[in-house]
Amino acid sequence: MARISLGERIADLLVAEGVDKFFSLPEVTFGKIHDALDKRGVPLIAPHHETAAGYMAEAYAQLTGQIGVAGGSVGPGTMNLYTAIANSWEEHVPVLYLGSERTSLARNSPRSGRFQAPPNIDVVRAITKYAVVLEDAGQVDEIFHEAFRQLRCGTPGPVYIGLPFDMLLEELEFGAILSPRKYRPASFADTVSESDLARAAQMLRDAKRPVIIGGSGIRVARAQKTFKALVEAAGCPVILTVGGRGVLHHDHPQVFEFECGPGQEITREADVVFVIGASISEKLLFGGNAYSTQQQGYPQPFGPVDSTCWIHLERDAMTIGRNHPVDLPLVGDMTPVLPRLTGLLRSEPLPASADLKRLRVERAAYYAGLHAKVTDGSPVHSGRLLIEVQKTLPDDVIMVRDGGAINVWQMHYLNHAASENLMALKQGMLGTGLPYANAAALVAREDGRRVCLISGDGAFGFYTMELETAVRYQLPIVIVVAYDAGWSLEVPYYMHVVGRTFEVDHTFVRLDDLARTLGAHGEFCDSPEQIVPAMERAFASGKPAVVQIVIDRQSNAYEMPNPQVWTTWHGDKKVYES
Ligand SMILES: Cc1ncc(C[n+]2csc(CCOP(=O)(O)OP(=O)(O)O)c2C)c(N)n1
Ligand SMILES: [Mg+2]
Repeated sequence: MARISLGERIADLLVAEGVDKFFSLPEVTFGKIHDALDKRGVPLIAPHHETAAGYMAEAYAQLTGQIGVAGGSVGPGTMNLYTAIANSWEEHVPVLYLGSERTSLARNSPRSGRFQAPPNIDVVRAITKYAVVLEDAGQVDEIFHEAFRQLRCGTPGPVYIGLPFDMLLEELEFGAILSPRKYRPASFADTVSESDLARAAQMLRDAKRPVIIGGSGIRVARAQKTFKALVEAAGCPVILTVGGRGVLHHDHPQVFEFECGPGQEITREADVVFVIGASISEKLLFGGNAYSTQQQGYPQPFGPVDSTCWIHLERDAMTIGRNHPVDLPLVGDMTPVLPRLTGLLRSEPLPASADLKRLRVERAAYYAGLHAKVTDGSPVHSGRLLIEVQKTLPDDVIMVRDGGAINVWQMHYLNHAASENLMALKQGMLGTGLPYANAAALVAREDGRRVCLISGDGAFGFYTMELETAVRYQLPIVIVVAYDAGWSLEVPYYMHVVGRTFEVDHTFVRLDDLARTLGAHGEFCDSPEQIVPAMERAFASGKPAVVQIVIDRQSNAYEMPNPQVWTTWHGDKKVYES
């Protein structure tokens, strides 16, 4: 067997797992990996910032069901991955982060002033499922196999492998590459027992007011279709979490939202709550625990624990019961489990929930009420921006959302059919939008779908040079920037807390000019009737396009729909409502 470098071996291990893109800056210490990957048909996709590389890998993983892979150069490049790693941890997305590391001699030295030798492993341990620095080239298969097992099993999340860059040049004789089937399950064992599944079906049948709660895990598992079949067999209302928006069409007759319309009546009255692809998180007020109801004084969002049955489908047994008591834990993967349960429900069809029609009428009335509040003036009302933009979106568009106040508006006014809906709202991580959109366009290139990002201007400012990345890779994303020259979401709360604001305003910048300078298409709108033609030109340009829309700062900041809902996410009632 020929001797090959460690860098080449790593490329072989990645290719065996189906990795087909590597997101990283050009970086010489990883030269062996880049070269070997390229020779195996895996391109380096290089944004301007390592955090953006991580976000791109994250969006790629969400849209493909594959693992994403992102790399950072030695020292600061790897440090710049930390934010993305933390985000993948919070968003539950399987991304393999490869950090370039100094030699073990340099890393272990107590001397200060070492160049590019930050304590990566100590930092990332808390935000990864598995973090390790490779200490011996001969151990590479073992370490990568463990990484792949961690990435593919249990609750999805990130993994970090530090690679001492001197080691990448080492040449060794390696054995044959193992097939992934030999070191991890090829598909997930169908671990939910027939009797538990039958019990779940019976609980749904016996319930008077069942509700299904669907989250972003459904998207990460690429289980949208099987989820739809299940909820249609169950016939009950479905609440989509903020992250889960889009996994079922906005106009599907069973869809509701926790944050608005009759959503809270549905959860409060439910006698069976079936949670799929979601943790029972702070956004769901932890299902109503002492912290949110007694300490914070929020109304109980679900029925009392002793008279409400909770069913939780989860891949990781350790998460069962952590956020809320569970009556029937279903520990297993939704890919095999959802069709089995659907089969059981269909064998003896359930009637559609009696309340569904009334609830849908109330939901429609809620949205109609919101639309009635929209004004037509100039600069553009935030709700008007979203209504106009939606008129131009293709049905199969991949939506990406980013920003502060404008994102709260999007939660209520962006009622588009998009089944792919990316946003980093678990932490409200600003700046993910442009990198997510670029990665989405790389994925969509295969099938011609379009990508539209709607972003606040502040969020757009985080990684603006990723527009050049879009130009370089010819990614025809359409970026709508809700432009109020500032950080509006901060304004009302500054005013509430201290009666004045600090540094919330930016200089007025023509982003359409900036776009053209970078080789993209640019549009500028400051009144509603300009939006549809501008969007049409943007889509038709075939280039990355920025549509800058000047919005009314006052209403964007102060008239957000249901502001009390998102302030509950912090659980800091006393700060916002005192
Ligand atoms: C990385 C990060 N930094 C800071 C914040 C705090 N933050 C939340 S919204 C917001 C303002 C966002 O401004 P913009 O994107 O322009 O949207 P707008 O509120 O103006 O509609 C800020 C600073 C955050 N959520 N994430
Ligand atoms: Mg803004």
